Amino acid sequence: MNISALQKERANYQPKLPKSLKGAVKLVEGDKTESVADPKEIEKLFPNTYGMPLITFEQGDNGAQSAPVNVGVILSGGQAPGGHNVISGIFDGIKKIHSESKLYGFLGGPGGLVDHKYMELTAEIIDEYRNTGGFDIIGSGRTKLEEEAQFDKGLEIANDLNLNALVIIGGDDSNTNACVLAEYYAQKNTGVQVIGCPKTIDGDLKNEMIETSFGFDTATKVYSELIGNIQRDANSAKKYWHFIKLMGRSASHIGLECSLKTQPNITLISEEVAAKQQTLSEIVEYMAGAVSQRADNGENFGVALIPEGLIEFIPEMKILIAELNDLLAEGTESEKEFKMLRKSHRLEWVASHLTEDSAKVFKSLPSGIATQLTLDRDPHGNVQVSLIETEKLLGEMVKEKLGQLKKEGKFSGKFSTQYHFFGYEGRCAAPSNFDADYCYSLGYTASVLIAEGKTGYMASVRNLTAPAEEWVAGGVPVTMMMNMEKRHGHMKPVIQKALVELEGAPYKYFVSKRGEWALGTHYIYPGPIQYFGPTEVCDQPTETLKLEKA
Ligand code: FBP
Repeated sequence: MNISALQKERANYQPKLPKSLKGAVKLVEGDKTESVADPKEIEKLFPNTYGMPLITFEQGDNGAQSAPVNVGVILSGGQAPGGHNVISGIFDGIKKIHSESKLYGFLGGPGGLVDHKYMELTAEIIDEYRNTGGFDIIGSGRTKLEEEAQFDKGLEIANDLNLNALVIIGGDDSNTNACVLAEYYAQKNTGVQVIGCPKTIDGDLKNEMIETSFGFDTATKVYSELIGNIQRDANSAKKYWHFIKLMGRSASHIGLECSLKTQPNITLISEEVAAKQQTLSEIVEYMAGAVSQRADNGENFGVALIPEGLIEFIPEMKILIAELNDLLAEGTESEKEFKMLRKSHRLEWVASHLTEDSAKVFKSLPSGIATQLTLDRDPHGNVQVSLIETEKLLGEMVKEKLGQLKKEGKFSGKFSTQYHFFGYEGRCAAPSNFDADYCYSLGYTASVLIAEGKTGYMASVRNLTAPAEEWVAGGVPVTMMMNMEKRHGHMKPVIQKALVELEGAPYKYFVSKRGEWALGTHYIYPGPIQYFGPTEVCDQPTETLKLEKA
């Protein structure tokens, strides 16, 4: 295989481990745990895995000789930098337990377990992927492991391969399903343990015990590099407003982190929009206000960050999307009628079938966006919110607003836009030192939890703003993170998704600064991720973590 000079050099990087994992490990059990909410319901659903204690690892005196362990690993959902290091951490961990331990990778995500598609991950294969980005070692997928028939198929292959455990590397939903699987295997006395690992660039799988999900650090560093470069271009040419949409699903953690790193003129936070019940026109007014005030200072340029999920948090858009989902639901009479119409008549027809308020909002949208709302639909017929070009929607609406202000003599500047969407370019970047170390430590932690016979736990590595040596490794019962939520009309036990907290330090700091950043030009240019060099350049955790832990 041809590899880049950087990849060659990175292959030699030895990820740092907390000192408790470097030699013999002693397991310390803490207090019994309770779920974050709805304890009675969760306990009833998870009789075998509820209430287990928190686990912390400490340096032990001597390593007891153990038998080989066989482990299957699954990558679930969207890519996140560092997944390969979780796998190499598991590999090194189980080999340390016993040189005859084996690691199998299920191919293409959870579907690989159900369809019995797997490969053995040998030392040679693992070495090729150490410290690289991507999930290509075994591939990932979005099949949901939810049904008993799938669990039973999984058990067949686990028995064939003589697996002691499965490690599921995924986000909140995948780890919820990992916990359901752990409970099912425990109930049936199968002897197959299930351990989860917290992955997602979105940063929305975190809580008291999981300080951050892996991949968030690298992805936000990549986006911040690009935002910084654009800011410098904007400040050089002084003629464009750049509207940048950032990936991250519902939560605005990515936007907030990038904002803290680069100090752009405008950053929208979906959670704030929802809390204040801001309407689309209020958001547009706020943005147009910033553009116009900068223009008064002769600065007809700027940068605005827009979170991917924004549109779902704007109250009237949420209602409109729900109405469109009903109106155009797959197989309904109304959908058939819609499909029969000439394209030029469709928007008018849709507007006439909405409630008065939603029709008004629908008609106020630029026609390109209105069309996207009616055409881009997922296999269930729902609007694909992540495909909606919110950055263009806002850019066009701000332009219209500024046009009005101009007529009223309230705006005399210029407004030209450039649009960007940053998402995929950050998901498979070579992991930062932080993610390389964190992921390797998570994988290694998972192997120790397995050796200790644990199931229904998520690997946890904490104290992440300290040097890696001082990180605290252990395990958190997944049931501890659960509550009951309505999903597809039914109450289900799920891991609580972490949105941006409006009482949290990162958001509060941003609010204290955003006025200054909007009017002045206080850009920060973070530059590319550095893998070699001084620790203050190469080993920094996210601003979010630093503020949360301050
Ligand atoms: P996960 O929650 O699976 O980690 O997804 C991360 C993510 O990158 C989101 O930010 C984004 O909305 C989504 O995946 C895009 O999904 P796809 O890769 O299927 O286009």
